[in-house]
Amino acid sequence: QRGNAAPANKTQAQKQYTFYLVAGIASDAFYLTMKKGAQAAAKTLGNVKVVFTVAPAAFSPPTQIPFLNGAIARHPEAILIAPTDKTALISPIQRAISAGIPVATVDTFINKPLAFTNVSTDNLAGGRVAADALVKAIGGSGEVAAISVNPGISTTDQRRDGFIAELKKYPNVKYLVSQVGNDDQTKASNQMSALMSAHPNLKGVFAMNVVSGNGVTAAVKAAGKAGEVKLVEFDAGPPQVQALREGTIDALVAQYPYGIGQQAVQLAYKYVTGQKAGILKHYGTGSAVVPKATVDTANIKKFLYTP
Ligand code: T6T
Repeated sequence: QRGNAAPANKTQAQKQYTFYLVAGIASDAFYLTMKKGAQAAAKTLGNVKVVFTVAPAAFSPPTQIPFLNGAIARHPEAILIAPTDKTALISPIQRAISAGIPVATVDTFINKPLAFTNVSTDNLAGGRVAADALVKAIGGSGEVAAISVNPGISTTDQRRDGFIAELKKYPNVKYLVSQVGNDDQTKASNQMSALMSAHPNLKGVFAMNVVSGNGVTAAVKAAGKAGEVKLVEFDAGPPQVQALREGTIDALVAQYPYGIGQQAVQLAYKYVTGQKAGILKHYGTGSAVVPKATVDTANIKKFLYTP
């Protein structure tokens, strides 16, 4: 009996699986950390290779779709993708599935249940806790605004919605506007400068991701208003963590991108090795609100991005 079982197991173990991971934008600490988690999970599994596509240079469907098409052309066992738009990525993802390649969405999702699963942060809740942290930082009253990426991205739309909904709990806080900066640091920075000029009483801003955050922080510093205009930012890329330590940022809502990558690979492996049953449509990986006081604590370590 043992003699029969051994070759079968061996054959199974030797089959190699290739998963493509298509990120949203190049050199973003969030995706680079996600890549590390994905590759760590692949290494543990032993017979999985994760190919991280050289992510697009801009956060947009026209720049991302060619990378997805390139992945489809290689016909991997699965594709993990962070769709850059809720609707524009529906047909491209459908093409992958029609070609027989299962797709999992990581971080962002699309408005059609095509992916066999989605692994992400609870971004609506993240927007809510960002509002609470910002209101606390401004002392409970005053004008606040937000800066995001583009409309149509599931994550940042939910962060914005959660933020605005939560602010309704604070009658002394006036929400001015939510602007978009195309995931371009210079644009986000210019918008922040314009906001500060137009609203001299602006007390606080919520920046909704790494790139927007870096732009907003730079503008506040350039205006000599560090610590005066309060900042809460989503994500925890190295420059954001540094600005938190310096006191320019009051709190970060840090995601767990390493865990997103890790879990997505584990789920894709299950999916392609005949263990589909029981895989849920969504998995939450958690997030943490990080003020300066806790940034160096053991519980927070895993939430700080390590590109
Ligand atoms: O905030 C993350 C990600 O969750 C979002 O969907 C897009 O921006 C980031 O990659 C950070 O830059």
